[in-house]
Order: sequence, then structure tokens, then C-alpha cells
Amino acid sequence: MAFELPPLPYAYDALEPFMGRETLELHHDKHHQTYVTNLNNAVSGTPNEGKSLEEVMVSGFKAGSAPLINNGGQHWNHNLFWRTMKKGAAAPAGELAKHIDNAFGSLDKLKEEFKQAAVTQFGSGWAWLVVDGGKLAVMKTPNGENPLMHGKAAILGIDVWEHAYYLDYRNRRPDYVQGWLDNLVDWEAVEKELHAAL
Ligand code: MN3
Repeated sequence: MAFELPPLPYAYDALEPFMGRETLELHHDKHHQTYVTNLNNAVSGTPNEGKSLEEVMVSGFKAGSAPLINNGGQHWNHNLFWRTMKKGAAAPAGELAKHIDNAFGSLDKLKEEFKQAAVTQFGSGWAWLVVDGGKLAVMKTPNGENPLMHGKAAILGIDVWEHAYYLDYRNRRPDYVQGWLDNLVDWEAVEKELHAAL
């Protein structure tokens, strides 16, 4: 069973003006599709064929395989990215809100730390909210790497490759990150990820 590009769970213009239609069309239909195609090419006819995405990318990371780290990682990363965005979602509640207060003191403090990680990731990469030893933490990774490769569960991630924001924000990565944190994070979806990770 080959890896497949999941359909975007909303319309291409659903996240405007914080993430525009053209950005989503290119990002999902072209960039993400290319990672899926290259990942299938990389595992085809190898012992990795038929294994789960998590298995392929984590073992690929241990083996230092660039095609599996980059394409496997990016396929996983974008799947999480699409399913944890929604315009105008409710603030964190329940178990997630408790975990945020425990780890950071407040949602504002979490956003501050997350933004700092996203803005200071040099070049392409991701900033993450992870579960590490039952507690929430922020981390960043370069290129296609992700927290799973480092033994942590990721429950939210922002893509800070230029293709994620250049059409909408040009070089203003801090504005993209702030707009995303304030308007596009689907905290209900993040809580589902938290429950799956605990
Ligand atoms: Mn991307």
C-alpha cells in the first residue's frame, strides 16, 4: 500500500487572510504531493515497502537516510499541520488547558516560547509543541526532521519553510507565526493529539 496525500480537510480559501488560497494550493497539491511521491519512490522495492510511516521515518532517521528523513518526515509533518488548523477556533480547554498552564504558566507564555522557536529556526524547518515525559514542551527541528525522530510526541507544529508563508507575508516570518498562533491553531484538534500521545 503506497503512501497517499490526504485531502485538505477544508477549502483552499478557508484560512484566509492568514494563509491564502494560492499558498494552500501550492503547499498541499505541489509541495506535499512531491514529498509523498518521493517517499514512495524511496521505499519501493525495499524492506520498508508496506511499513507504517512512523516506522519508516524513525528507522530512516536512525540509519541516517536523507530520502526517508526528508520525505517521510515531511509527509508526517504536513499531515499534522493540515489537521490542526482551523480559522477562529476556540481557546484551549479541558485537559489541554491544564497541561499548558502546568508547563508554561499561561497560553500567552506558550505562544511566546513557540514564536521564539519558530522565528529562530535558521532556514527551513519546524517549531513544535511536544509531549516529553508526560509534560508539554516547545522544540524546533531543521528541514524535514520531527520530534518523533527524537523520541517525543508532536501535537502541534508550524511549517517555517519559506513556501509556507512567502506569498502571504514575504519575508515577515514573525508576522506569519503570530497570525497563525492567534488565528489558525485548532486547539480542539490539538487536544485530540494530546490524548493520543498520553
Ligand atoms: Mn511545507
